[in-house]
Amino acid sequence: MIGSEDIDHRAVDILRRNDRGHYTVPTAGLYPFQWNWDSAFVALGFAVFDRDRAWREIETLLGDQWTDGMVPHIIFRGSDEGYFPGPDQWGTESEPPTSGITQPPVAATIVRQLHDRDPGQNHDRASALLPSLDRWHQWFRAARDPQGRGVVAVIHPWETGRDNAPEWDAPLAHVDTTGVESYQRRDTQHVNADQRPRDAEYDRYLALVRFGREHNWDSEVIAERHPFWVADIGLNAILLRAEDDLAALAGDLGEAAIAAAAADRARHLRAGIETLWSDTVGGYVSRDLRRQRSTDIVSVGSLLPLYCGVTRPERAARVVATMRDWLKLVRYGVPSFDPSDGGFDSVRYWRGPVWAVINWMLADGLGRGGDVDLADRIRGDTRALVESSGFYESFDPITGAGCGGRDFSWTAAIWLAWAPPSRVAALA
Ligand code: 9WN
Repeated sequence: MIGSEDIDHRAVDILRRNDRGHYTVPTAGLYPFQWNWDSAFVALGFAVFDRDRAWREIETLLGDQWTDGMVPHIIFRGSDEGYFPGPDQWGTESEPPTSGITQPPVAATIVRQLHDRDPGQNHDRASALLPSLDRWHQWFRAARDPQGRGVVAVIHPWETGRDNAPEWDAPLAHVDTTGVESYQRRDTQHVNADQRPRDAEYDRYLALVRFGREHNWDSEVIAERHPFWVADIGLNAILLRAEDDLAALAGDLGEAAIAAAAADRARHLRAGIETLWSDTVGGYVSRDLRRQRSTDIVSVGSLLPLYCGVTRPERAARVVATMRDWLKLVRYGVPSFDPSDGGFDSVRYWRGPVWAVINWMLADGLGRGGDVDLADRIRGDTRALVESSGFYESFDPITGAGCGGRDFSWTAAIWLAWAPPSRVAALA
């Protein structure tokens, strides 16, 4: 059996090979550009052996923030005709071209971690990023919660980072696909179609892109009329954690105004997230804000409130109990959907497979919440999956087989982020 030190070197090698100088592709072929939350997680991996490069990853990402504060989900650096939907479909007219939507804002949390490893040395670099992070978070509140409900909306399943999660099925069913021109999917040329979203979902993804393009990605029109306007419990939990981290980091760096603004937004969100609790299913769930209808579906997004911490201990305990129930049904945790549900599919993307970055957030939250045994199990399962199958995009929770793209940057990054200090010393 191959030793952990060798796997460390493979992880470093993957990040080096996917490194395009100042940004990193998630995996060659399938995703040939810069993706938002991938880059943030990737920085955790670089931080283990090349701190300068870790900072550069985030600086590059935030460097192409839109003037309104949004940080795009894809930045089309370089050209790759093989990717679909590319810059023409998005029609954002930004330079470099970008998509017109965002992704879960994990960056502030990761910047705080980079800073805290070496506070003395990183004061200036961290301080320089604070205004961008603050503007991005402010944009979420202004553009995606104009009515002040306390939770922000997403306008596309791609914004959630959990593209084909089952809770999007009902809101997507209302999306009209007439007028979507015929197209050829590129993702299924790289990866087995069983492991990707279905065509019916893809049609709707493209209809949503078209709506944004035809309305020039205008935030006001989007807030009023966009056909997909959904509060994702996962993204809201990630944003709340990011606000807490931004407030703490800005406080440490002496930026009182940013610290106060982030703390204020965090208070608002913390209350808003509690409105996503469903007594019907006994969990936090996403909500279709257009129709004021709860999805009442408990997926791995529903476990992410553990990552930001919740104010009601009985609810946190219920979420932990749900996770424990799921873990009894699989060999490797944490599945992205309830394994006892008829819609569970162990290889189809966000309907079952295990994702290393989700595990990183869950283990972090569980550790902070005192559920150390569960955090250890999740870290151990993640390591076992990589040891037996390699650095895949995601993994089958029943068999452990790798799914999706291979030599995947964020899986390598999480492996490195969890390597013990004694091994890490040998890599720097
Ligand atoms: C669309 C890059 C991205 C991740 C997402 C994951 C997947 C893209 C796709 O890959 O989404 O953004 O085409 O499936 O769902 O979380 O950021 O790794």
